[in-house]
Amino acid sequence: MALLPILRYPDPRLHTVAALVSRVDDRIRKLIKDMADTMYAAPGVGLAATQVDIHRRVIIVDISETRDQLNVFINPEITARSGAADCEEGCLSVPGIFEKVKRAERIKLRALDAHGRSFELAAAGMLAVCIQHEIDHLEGKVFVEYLSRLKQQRILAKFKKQQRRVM
Ligand code: K1U
Ligand code: ZN
Repeated sequence: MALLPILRYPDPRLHTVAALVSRVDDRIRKLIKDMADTMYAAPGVGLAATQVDIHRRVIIVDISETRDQLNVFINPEITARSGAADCEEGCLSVPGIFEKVKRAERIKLRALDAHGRSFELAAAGMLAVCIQHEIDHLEGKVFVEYLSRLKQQRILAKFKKQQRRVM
């Protein structure tokens, strides 16, 4: 089992736009395995490769109570959005902060699986919210960027203070 260090906001590497995966090979499958170990240990319901400083378009999500329904999305693309959800979100890169964010309630998505096969999925509710949150990470966007300027300033100050304490 390999646990990968998770980048913490406001680390500038969280703003990197991830590159497409050109070939789904054993290196990508090892990354997925290590990301899953890291997400389950955290614990979290999702993780993007960006958060472990690997700038490739790979995300994983498991919203099951039993923690045994891992969804892997490589090169994910949202092809349709509908409805509106106002869901409380957290982020393993911004620990301890939970805030409501407006997202699409339902999405359709195209991606590759861990064998490089293309598939399509319709997702709603928490699964849809979590997938949108993780795809934002691949675009270099952290959920706090949806919040008011004041909230962002407070969160930034809190994390900069924490950073100074560990240095
Ligand atoms: O991307 C991440 O940092 C993971 C994040 C995913 C997420 C959570 C909530 C809404 C949208 C996206 C987390 O997993 S934060 C931790 C969390 O919410 C949780 C952890 C354990 C059990 C249940 C939830
Ligand atoms: Zn996150």
